[in-house]
Amino acid sequence: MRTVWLNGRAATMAAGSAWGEIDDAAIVARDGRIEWVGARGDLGATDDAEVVDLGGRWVTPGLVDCHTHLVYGGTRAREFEMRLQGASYEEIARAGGGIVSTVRDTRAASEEELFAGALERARELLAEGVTVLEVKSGYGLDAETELRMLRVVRQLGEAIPATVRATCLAAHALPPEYDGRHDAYIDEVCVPVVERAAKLGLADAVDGFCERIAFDREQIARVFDAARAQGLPVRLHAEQLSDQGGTQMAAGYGALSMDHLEYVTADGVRAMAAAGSVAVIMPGAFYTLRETRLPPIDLFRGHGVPMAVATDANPGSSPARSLLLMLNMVCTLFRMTPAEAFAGVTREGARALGLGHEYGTLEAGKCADLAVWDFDHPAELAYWIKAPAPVAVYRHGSPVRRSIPLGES
Ligand code: DI6
Ligand code: FE
Repeated sequence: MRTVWLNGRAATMAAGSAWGEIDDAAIVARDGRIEWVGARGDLGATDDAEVVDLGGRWVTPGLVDCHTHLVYGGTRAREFEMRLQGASYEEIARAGGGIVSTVRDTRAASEEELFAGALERARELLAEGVTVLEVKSGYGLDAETELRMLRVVRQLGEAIPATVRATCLAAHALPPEYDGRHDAYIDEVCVPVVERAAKLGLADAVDGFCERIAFDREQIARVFDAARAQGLPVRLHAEQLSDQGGTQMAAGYGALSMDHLEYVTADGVRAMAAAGSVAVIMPGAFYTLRETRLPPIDLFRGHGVPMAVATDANPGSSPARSLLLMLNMVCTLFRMTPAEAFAGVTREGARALGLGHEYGTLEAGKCADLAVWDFDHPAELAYWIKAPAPVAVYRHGSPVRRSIPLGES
C-alpha cells in the first residue's frame, strides 16, 4: 500500500534548519513508513500510489506529548482555590493534599473509570494532531494501583490511533501509610513494582520525582538500579522546585530525559549534555504554580541539550488539556523560538521517549505520522494562544481524522 501526498509545504522538522522547510513537497509512504520526502520536481514515478492533494497546505510530523499523567481519579479544583488564597503547592502537599489527594481518588476508582477519564483527555490531545503519547503511573503508590494504572495505559494504546508509551512512576510521592518511612517505601513498593511492571510488559520506562516533597537522589537511584536490571530506560522529574542534584544522578544512568528543570545549575546542564539527555520543558506547571525561576534555555542551547516540550497533563500542577497551548506558553514565558517549540513537540519529544529513530520528523525510514494545517506559516502554531487544530491527521500512513476533504484519487 503506497500513498503520495502532493502539493503541500512541508515543515519536516529534520535537524539542521529551523523548520526543515520544503516548498511544493512530495511525501511517499509505503506500508505506513515514509519512503521518500523531497521537492515534487524530484519525485520519481508513483503510478501505483494513492494520491492525496494537500491543496497548498502545510504538513508537519504528527505531534508527540512525551510527558503526561493522564490516568487519575478526581480533580483538584478545590486545591486550585486554596492556592489562589495563598497556600503554596508544597504547603498543600505537606498538609496531605496535593498528589496524595489524587492518590486517594485513584485508589478508589475502578480500572474502567480510570480508563474512561484518560480516554477523554487523550482524545483531546489526538484532536490536536498528537500521534505519540506518553502516560505515567504514580497516583497509585501501592503495587495493586500502580499496576492498574499501567494496565489502563496499555488499554489506551489499544483504543486510540496513537503510539502510547507507559512509564512507571511509583516513586512520585510518599503514600500516607509510609509516613516518615521513605526508604521503606522505595524498597518495599517502588523496586518490586518496577520489577513486576517490567516482567508483565507494562512499562517502557521508569521515572521518579527527586524533590524535597518526594525522594532524594539516593532513594531514586535504588529505583533506577531496578530499572537498569530490567533493561528499562529512566527519566527524572528533576530540579522542579529546588536544586537537588537529581540531574547529575540521572545522567549517571544515561537518562533519556530530565523534566521541568527550573532550578538546574550549569553543572547539571553539563551532565545532561554529556549523557545525551533531553531537557523536557513544561510551562504548564511553571504557570500554574506561579513559578518565577525560568528554566535556563540559553544554557541548554549553549550545551547542545535538545529541548522537548510537553503538557505534564496532571490534575494538580498542570491541568493542561492542550499541547498546542504549550507551544505559545514556552515562547512567551521562556523565549523559546516557535521552531524550537515545535521541534520540542515533534523531533525532541520523540527523542525523549527513545523513539527518535521512528517518529518526530518527516524523513525516509520513519513512521508516516503527518498533520496537515490551514495556516500561512508554521510560526502560527506558537503565535496563537492555542492554534487551531490540524485539518487532517495520518498515522502510519492512514487517515485518523479529516475535517475537510483533501483531494484524494
Ligand atoms: N511534578 C509535577 O509537576 C507533577 N508531578 C511531579 O512530580 C505534579 C503532580 C500533581 O500535582 O498531581
Ligand atoms: Fe510530571
